[in-house]
Amino acid sequence: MISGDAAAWIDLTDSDVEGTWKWVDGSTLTSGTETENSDTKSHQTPQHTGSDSVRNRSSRAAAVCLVLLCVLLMTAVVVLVTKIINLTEERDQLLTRNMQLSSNNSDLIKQRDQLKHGKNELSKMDGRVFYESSFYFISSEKKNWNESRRYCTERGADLIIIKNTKEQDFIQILSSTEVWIGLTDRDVEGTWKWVDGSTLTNGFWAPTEPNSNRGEEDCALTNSLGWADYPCTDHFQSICEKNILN
Ligand SMILES: [Ca+2]
Ligand SMILES: [Ca+2]
Repeated sequence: MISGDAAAWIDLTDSDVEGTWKWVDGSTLTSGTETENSDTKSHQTPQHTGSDSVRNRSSRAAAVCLVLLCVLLMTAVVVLVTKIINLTEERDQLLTRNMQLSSNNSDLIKQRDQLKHGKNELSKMDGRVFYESSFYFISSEKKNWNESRRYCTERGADLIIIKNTKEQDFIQILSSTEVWIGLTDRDVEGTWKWVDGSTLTNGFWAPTEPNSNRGEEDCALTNSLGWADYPCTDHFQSICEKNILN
């Protein structure tokens, strides 16, 4: 079957008798080909129209699929971007929280070290007594004034500084014997200073003291009568004080 505008030889000729058309097998042509060709053409047109319609529907379906695919991709991208933003915010919050925890941890470590230091200091004060804001303890051995002061400082304290009558009365009760206190006039005779460098203003001297009775008496002790100056090389017990606010 030949279609369209293409032309080709067929096995039909009237070379023997003009006007009598015969096929190459010798049979005579009985019906006209033009009628058949017209029929063929009339059938071809509807076939072309149906094919185009199918092709058009396929194209539309492909376009719809493409649009749907694009929408799906866009949705996926939006979801992913949103997820990434949320994760970033969450990470930043965790980093901030981690920094806060690290800071709190450092503070706790400092507090722990301070408490440990305080505990060590207190552990050095055997037989200590707490009064007002200070710990007091009395040395067990008799030493000169310098050695007595060293005994106190090695235990995180110093020789006592008596600030008022209440404290003096407390010391009189605490100690039943003579004990060195943190008062001396070694630098300038007659100018009594405490171990923290402050100058004595009001003292609780015993009657006739200080008197430099034995020549050079530059260190002070307290007994049942009050304070008295004694040679710093004499040996007595001592009373140490550790103020917890210092
Ligand atoms: Ca003196
Ligand atoms: Ca004296």
